Amino acid sequence: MKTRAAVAVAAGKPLEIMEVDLEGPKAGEVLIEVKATGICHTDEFTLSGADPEGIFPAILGHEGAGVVVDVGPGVTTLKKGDHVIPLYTPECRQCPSCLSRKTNLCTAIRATQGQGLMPDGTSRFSIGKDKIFHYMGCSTFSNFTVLPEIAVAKVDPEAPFDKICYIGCGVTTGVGAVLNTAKVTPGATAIVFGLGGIGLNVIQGLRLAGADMIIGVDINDDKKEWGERFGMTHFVNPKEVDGDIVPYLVNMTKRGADQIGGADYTFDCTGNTKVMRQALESAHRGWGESIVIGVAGAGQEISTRPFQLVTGRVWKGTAFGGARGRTDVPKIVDWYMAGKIEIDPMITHTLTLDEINKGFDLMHAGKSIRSVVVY
Ligand code: NAD
Ligand code: 022
Ligand code: ZN
Repeated sequence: MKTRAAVAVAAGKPLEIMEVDLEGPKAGEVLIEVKATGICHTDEFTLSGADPEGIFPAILGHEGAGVVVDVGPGVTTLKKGDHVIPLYTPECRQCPSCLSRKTNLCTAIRATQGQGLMPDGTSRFSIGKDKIFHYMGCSTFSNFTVLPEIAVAKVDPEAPFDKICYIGCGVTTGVGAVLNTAKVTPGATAIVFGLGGIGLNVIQGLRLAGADMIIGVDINDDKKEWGERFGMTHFVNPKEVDGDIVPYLVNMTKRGADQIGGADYTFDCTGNTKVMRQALESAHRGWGESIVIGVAGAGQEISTRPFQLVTGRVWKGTAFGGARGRTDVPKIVDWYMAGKIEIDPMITHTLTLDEINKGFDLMHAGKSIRSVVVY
């Protein structure tokens, strides 16, 4: 069949909207009509050429929602008409990682996904004889896309596509980092570095978990209002702090008879390795946990004095908020439908596919929290 898609033809070039050929689903695969897709940082990272693993030409996009329109042989858990969210972290429930119960990083299709191919080693997208690569197993910048059954979460058919697409990455990453990775408990103190599309979801996850003190840190003062909107209790702009921000934050979180400061949980949502260090060092001595969510540039390294760990701080990272996609994503959609979490105000811009490059411009300019393309 033919489908309209925004194609990343080469690194550093704007996406080109064109008709491409799409082969139908093979065994264990499903064809999805994408109804809406968010534009996320990784799409920009790959398009810019900064991603050493970026492959071109490719159809980017990994934050979508849509409807199953066809299923290949052997598919048992999905049928035509199901409303779904594509998963860049699949959940096969059979690989050693899934069976371990210790990680959400399913390995069933990992090798081919990283090469921009379906599990059989081929691509479903092409223009004439020229192959176009898949991206993060999703390629939601195409009106129709093919995914493995294990990389699709079936969700409430009442839920609006133009909002729940954000659960395909940003919402689940932020909320999941709090609930699955940090396992924040009621009454906790927390610091969130970077109040963008991820950090705001960490804040609403902290509110859901019952955290008491939620400190937001951002170099952009406009983010104060944004943070407060989702449950932040205190705001710090590092540019307005004299000297090092770490002692400032430690002082703010002093409590108990010994007056030792530091937060129970800290989250890096910037991708800046210096900020990652600040986040670790502003965690409480003895038990504070710091969660790295931000993805740093290729080849970057983190550092701290080992004493920070010897004295009991814990440094952790999270991918897709530690969520097991097929199990957890439908639950997050239900939380949204029940009003337990908010999404609508974070979607600051809605675009057509033809306007998709504008979404990248808005992200560059720091003017959007999330831009969503509606097909
Ligand atoms: P964003 O650009 O919307 O937000 C980043 C925020 O950080 C901005 O508000 C910016 O002002 C702030 N900031 C920048 N430098 C800062 C500093 N020195 N101190 C404090 N604040 C600072 O980005 P986003 O969409 O929220 O994504 C954040 C990061 O999360 C990215 O690196 C992205 O790739 C990553 N991410 C990771 C996962 C995962 O599974 N681990 C999933 C999605 C996104
Ligand atoms: C999503 N991300 C950033 C913004 N939006 C993001 C990027 C990478 C990962 C997670 C979220 C990530 C963490 C760990 C891995 N990835 C490796 C997983 C593994 O090896 O098992 C990651 C993922 C997918 C891809 C590349 C890296 C890909 O499909 N190309 C989950
Ligand atoms: Zn993303």
